[in-house]
Amino acid sequence: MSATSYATAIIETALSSEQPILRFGDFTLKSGRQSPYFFNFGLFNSGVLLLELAAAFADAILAAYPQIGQKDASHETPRVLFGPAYKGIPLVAAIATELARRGRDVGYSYNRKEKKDHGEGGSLVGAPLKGERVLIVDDVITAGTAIREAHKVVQAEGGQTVGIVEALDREERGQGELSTVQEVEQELGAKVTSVVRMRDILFWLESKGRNDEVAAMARYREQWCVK
Ligand code: OMP
Repeated sequence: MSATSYATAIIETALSSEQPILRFGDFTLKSGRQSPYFFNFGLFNSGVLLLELAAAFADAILAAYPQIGQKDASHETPRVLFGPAYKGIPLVAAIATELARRGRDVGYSYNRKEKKDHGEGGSLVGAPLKGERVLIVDDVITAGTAIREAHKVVQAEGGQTVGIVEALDREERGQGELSTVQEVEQELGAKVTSVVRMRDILFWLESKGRNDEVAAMARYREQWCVK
């Protein structure tokens, strides 16, 4: 399977931005793994970059849930987007806006990291999740820690996580033989959709003849990714 046009668009934007969002080299991940690449989504930090990221997310979401934001959408279709604090906050607002521009209206919300005991109370801001089918929006899944935490917030608010959409699936192994994404899908009973996968970056490097980076990525894939 080749890369989608939205994956290629994000890879090219990430490599050509003023501060490179996608970098090749030697990086230590949150999981402790040494990686030959790192995607820093915090660097989608201008209006144009955020708009491009939101458009790619909207493409991936519409491909996975063609009826999202329509009045007569099926019972499997999410109705609210949830963006975990902090990085999910601007992202979820931008994606909801982009979907609205395409004629699709979905709710969106996010959490506070600090508990608040006055005003509207609680840790959730935005569309209520109680009794709703929720799509969690996240940046990167490596070992799945961040996404499991976001799911707990959705559950605590009485929502049902029906899906997760992430900017990058690093396609790494989880606790056993399955990938983290497969483990998360089984554990949460929710589908995971990705804008970019590790293999898309590898295809892109191959297509540009960047052989040293291809070799480093292929070695990493052999060591940490599912076959
Ligand atoms: P897990 O919580 O282990 O799934 O890792 C996801 C987190 O890793 C993200 O929320 C980021 O903080 C960080 N990360 C990146 O942002 N980009 C990468 O390319 C790799 C990681 C990472 O540390 O694995």
